[in-house]
Amino acid sequence: MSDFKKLIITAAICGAEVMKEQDPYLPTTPEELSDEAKNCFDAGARIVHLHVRDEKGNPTQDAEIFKKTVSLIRQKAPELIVQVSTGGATWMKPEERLQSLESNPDMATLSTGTSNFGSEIFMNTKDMILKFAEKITEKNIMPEFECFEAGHVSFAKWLVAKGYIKRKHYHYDFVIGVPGAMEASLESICHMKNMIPNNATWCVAGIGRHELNMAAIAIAAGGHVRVGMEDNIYISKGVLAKSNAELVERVVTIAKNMNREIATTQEIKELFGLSQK
Ligand code: KMH
Ligand code: ZN
Repeated sequence: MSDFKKLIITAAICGAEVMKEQDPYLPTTPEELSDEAKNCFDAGARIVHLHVRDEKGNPTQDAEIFKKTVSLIRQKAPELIVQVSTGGATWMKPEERLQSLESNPDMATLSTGTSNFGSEIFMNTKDMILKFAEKITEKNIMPEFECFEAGHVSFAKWLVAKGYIKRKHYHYDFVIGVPGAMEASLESICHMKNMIPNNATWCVAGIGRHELNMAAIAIAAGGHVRVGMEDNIYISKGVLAKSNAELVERVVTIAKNMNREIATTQEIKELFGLSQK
């Protein structure tokens, strides 16, 4: 595990599951998403994890909508690292999911295994993962390994060992607390973090009510944090967060109280080996 000390906060501002009917504060249009991304950057997030929606507010991986949104984010928050989702939604086909890579992002997610996802299955077969890894590598995009299960960490390491992904540094995201997949607990985090190599950092995305506790554990244990409406829409029991920035601000407050400094974009770019986009 890398000894990079400062905290890297990722804001997952929209996702593919929450709908406006459930949460009127959810940003969905390119304008709303880019405004939200900028506000999250101002609050302390340095990476935005991005999904987009169509005109009706439904999840899509449409290349043009991604391009428009990424371009607006770059205008409004040029220092924000843009990470697009290649996970999309559980019902999307691989070709559809890959379209987000057309938007010239800094980073893209790479899910390294199949998992239960509530009453659905989030499918990532070996062939799919190899294809996604190839496309991500071809475009010189940095992958973030999305691990919903401990075995996904093992598969990410296998991808590196076999030379499918070659980077100077790797960033793992432990997505824990998805119903049916790996539970959100201190033990899950310890188990997964102990599996990652030296040239890697780890981040935790606790789902639903687990977001806050898992973030606090990650901050205390030297990990990094993902928060946002993709993972959790509440600021306290039954009370909706009014913005993604509110969720980021809460993490920043915890970090400051624990003397964990927030990493700058430049520090993260150097660590990750990201070039100017
Ligand atoms: N929406 C989930 C099925 C990712 O962004 O890479 C998958 C997901 C992972 O959100
Ligand atoms: Zn996502």
